[in-house]
Amino acid sequence: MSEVCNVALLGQKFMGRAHSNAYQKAGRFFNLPRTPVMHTIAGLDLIALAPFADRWGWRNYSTTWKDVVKNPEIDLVDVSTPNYMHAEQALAALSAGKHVACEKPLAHTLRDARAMKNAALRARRCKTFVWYNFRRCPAAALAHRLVKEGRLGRVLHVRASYLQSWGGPETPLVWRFQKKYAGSGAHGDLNAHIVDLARFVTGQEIVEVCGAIAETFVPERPLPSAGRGPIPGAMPARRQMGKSDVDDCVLFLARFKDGAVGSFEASRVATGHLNNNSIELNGELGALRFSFEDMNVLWLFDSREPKQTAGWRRIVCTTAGEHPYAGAWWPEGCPIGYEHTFVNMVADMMAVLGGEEPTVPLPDFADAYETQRVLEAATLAAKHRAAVKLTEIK
Ligand code: SOE
Repeated sequence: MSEVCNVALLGQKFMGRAHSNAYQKAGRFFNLPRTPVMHTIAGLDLIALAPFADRWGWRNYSTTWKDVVKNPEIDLVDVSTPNYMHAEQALAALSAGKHVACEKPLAHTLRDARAMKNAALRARRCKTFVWYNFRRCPAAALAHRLVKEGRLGRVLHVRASYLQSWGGPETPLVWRFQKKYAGSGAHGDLNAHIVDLARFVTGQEIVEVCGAIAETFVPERPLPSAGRGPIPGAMPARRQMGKSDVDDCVLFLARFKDGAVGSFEASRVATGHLNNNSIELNGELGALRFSFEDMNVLWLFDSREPKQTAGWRRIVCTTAGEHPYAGAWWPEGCPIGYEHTFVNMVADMMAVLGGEEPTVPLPDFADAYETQRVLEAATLAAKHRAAVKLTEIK
């Protein structure tokens, strides 16, 4: 067995499950230079924590993350808590000399994100990673490679949107709708993904946000229930409401360093869309498009083909040796899904920690900070109804 990497996971909810599953599976499907060992899970909900640890295979559990990150046995701390906790936990882990994998967005404020980036730069022996998992869809990774090889020529347009619809007025006021916990709404949650994806696929930085709209359609939401159902025969209780102070959607336009122009749109109230993370690139020689709802597929248009037969080619990215990550999974034509993007990410993190190259580049804190700067520029552009150059965002 390769050298072990003892992991401590902070967080026991949705991402806690996604990451636990990924640590379980990575070593079964990939030959890893480091073997992730599920050492300790830390969470606040003690009642749920023991069954969680048992179900997912964590050897220990704890409700005191501050002790966990200092445990000398731990090599990698995985921060999968709500956004406002990322900075404190990541900084503590870095100062204890641990590698850190942090959920996206890097932080709930630019200030915290900057502190994390600077701490990571200082902690030279620690590696940092940010869970921008969509980079690790084989089709998105292939898009990155094709653009790098020059298959599109000069990229002119980037059109990215991340549309969901779970954020209607019935959705309770969970932390994701409160600025003090989340930082923003659809913007930090979903635009974060597509800004990262656009930077990754194009290989270009965004240099200006030219205009933005942020809208909150649902300013009040029902408070999450205290857990008790209605008393039979009683008058229905008036629902208690609380203020949602984050955006439900943010749209913005941008310019890229080498001249491409881009549009970005994130929404949690885009009726008809469940988890539609899409990107299209149009270049001088061709075009590419990817949509997560058909995640095994990349569409390619090559404008050098004879007009008679030219058209969008549907590439099913499941062929070992040809498509990134495909060789680790199933025979050709057998598709993978959401969870595999996290497993692919663990495999790449273990590659880096074992001194090998990842299949495609992993974002570290410095890289994710660039995404955070773009988000901040869009927030300011919406607030001031003005264009914002990235040079203005330090
Ligand atoms: C939001 O609904 C969400 O859960 C994001 O927070 C995740 O990052 C995305 O992968 C799925 O949607």
